[in-house]
Amino acid sequence: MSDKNNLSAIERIKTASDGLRGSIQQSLHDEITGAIREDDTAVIKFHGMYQQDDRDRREERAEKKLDRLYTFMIRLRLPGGFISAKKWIAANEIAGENSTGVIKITTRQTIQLHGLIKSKIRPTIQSFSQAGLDSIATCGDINRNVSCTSHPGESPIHAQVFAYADKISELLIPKTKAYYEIWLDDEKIADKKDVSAVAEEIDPLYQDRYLPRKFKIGIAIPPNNDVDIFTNDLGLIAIIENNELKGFNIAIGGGLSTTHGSTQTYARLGTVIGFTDTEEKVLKTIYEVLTVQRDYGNRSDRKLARLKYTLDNMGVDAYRKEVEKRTGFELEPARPYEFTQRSDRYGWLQNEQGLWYYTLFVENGRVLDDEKVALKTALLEVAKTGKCNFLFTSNQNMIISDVADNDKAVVDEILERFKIIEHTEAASHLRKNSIACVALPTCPLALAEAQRYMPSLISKIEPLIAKYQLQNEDIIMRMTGCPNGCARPYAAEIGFVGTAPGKYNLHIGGDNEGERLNTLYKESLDEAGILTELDNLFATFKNERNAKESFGDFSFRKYVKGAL
Ligand code: SRM
Ligand code: SF4
Repeated sequence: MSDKNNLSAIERIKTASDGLRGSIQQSLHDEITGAIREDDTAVIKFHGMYQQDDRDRREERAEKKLDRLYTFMIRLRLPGGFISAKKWIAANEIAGENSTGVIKITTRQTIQLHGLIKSKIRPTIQSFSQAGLDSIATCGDINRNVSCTSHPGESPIHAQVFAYADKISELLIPKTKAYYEIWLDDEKIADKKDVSAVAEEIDPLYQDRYLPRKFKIGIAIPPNNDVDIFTNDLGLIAIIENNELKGFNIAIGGGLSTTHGSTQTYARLGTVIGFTDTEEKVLKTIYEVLTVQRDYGNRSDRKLARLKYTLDNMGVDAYRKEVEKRTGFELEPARPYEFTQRSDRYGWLQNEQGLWYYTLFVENGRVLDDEKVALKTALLEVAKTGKCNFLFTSNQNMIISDVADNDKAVVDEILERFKIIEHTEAASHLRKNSIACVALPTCPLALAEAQRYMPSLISKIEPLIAKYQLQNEDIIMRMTGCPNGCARPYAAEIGFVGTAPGKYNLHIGGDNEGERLNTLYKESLDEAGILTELDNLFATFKNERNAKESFGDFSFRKYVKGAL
């Protein structure tokens, strides 16, 4: 448990925030600056926003003695990554009016808009609200967007499992009405005569201190581990037997962030602590996993505050027993499951109910019109047919979903006309299995480029792949601009982690299914260094691999295992 006398500054901000209100109203009215007050930058995260600035323009503005160019990023709450066509049309419009125009699909199946100026935040949230969309709790020390295996073709009972994403999101949403009050002009709770309105705000889960740190929940439907279930604080693995959902295995303690040069911080994959069956028991278990983290998590040092550290400090058995004490029932032994892949299922696929799904490649999740493809316009046209929904994947891609047999031709014609099918089919396996985080210019923590650099690096790696005839290998490659791990590079077969401008640590030896972390292989390589190392690795892989051995398993066997 944390030292009550040594709480981090954010702990004070949370408890003093009057139910996440802080002084956001005053900050919004302050016309002298494009920024908000410092404490409010922490509070606003719980409403799904981050204050940022354009790092490309810092120097130029400093030279002119101008303040930084402050803008805000907003992230929507979309459990399981589902959005209707109508809502997509609204998001598309709002992005065009108020933000940079680019819609960014994140690694947790939702979307972000960047570049909102302060005066545009309220109109943006109001427009989202009119469309039935919100950004509540997508950031901050709270449960975030719940992810779920995206493709409905994964199982005949996908919908039944998928419904849990919504249920969990609702269960763990904060009780404060601050979001409605600040952004949607709802009457202030304190001004309401009705005492029940005040009582409604009492939050037995988050109380006034919320969680010690962010909290992430994912749901996986084996055999596809597209959500990278073991990187979540809490992962549910659906156990399906004879097309019947029996319940879920529960894994806890996943989390990826590390700090360069620190031995105290580490990436960790979740540990399966048992199985439970009914909906009531599943939701109760989830709730109490959170309360244990709330009560035992480190509130002094934010670098050591995630559940993974609480778990390792308490011990897995002690954590499980504390959860069981609070739920009043014991978890059963974990049931068998098998993951065989993490890639998205590109192209058209029909599910058991006869509906069609088209998974398209969105490079690094950036939906825009560029010289290669008019993706944003094409998706808008598809949405306007009203004949589909959309799903985002944890690999930053998109699925045009729920298309009836009779409507498939209409959607297909648009995809053909805008060359979306060609674009998806032409991308190499390597490119389609790669993800990169946002990094520069908006991420304040970036040490190096990621999404702006990864596409050109892949173009230089592809000839090496061709040289060793590895074009059909589904090698999972990921890049981040810093060690926080937003594109889950430590769970990749090849991971690049930015250390400085143009420099990346190279990690290898993770498996293809997301059940083994990789290991640091070479430090701070520049592009030439990366290409030389990969040339050597691919050559050895080609010559020394066992039959059907994946690149990850090979590099683990050859370079990591022996060194352990
Ligand atoms: Fe992340 C912070 C972007 C998924 C670990 N992440 C950030 C911030 C908000 C930077 C900041 O704190 O100011 C980045 C905003 C960049 C920008 O300009 O948009 C950012 N993270 C992202 C996204 C958008 C990356 C992407 O390109 O898709 C992902 C949004 C997911 C979502 O929809 O909620 C994103 N972040 C992740 C993941 C992957 C995942 O959850 O599957 C991780 C690693 C898994 C984990 O949590 O352990 C991740 N982000 C972090 C961390 C390290 C947390 C820690 O335990 O220390 C930070 C820094 C922090 O929280 O202090 C961070
Ligand atoms: Fe920013 Fe680092 Fe996350 Fe990339 S990994 S988005 S650079 S915090």
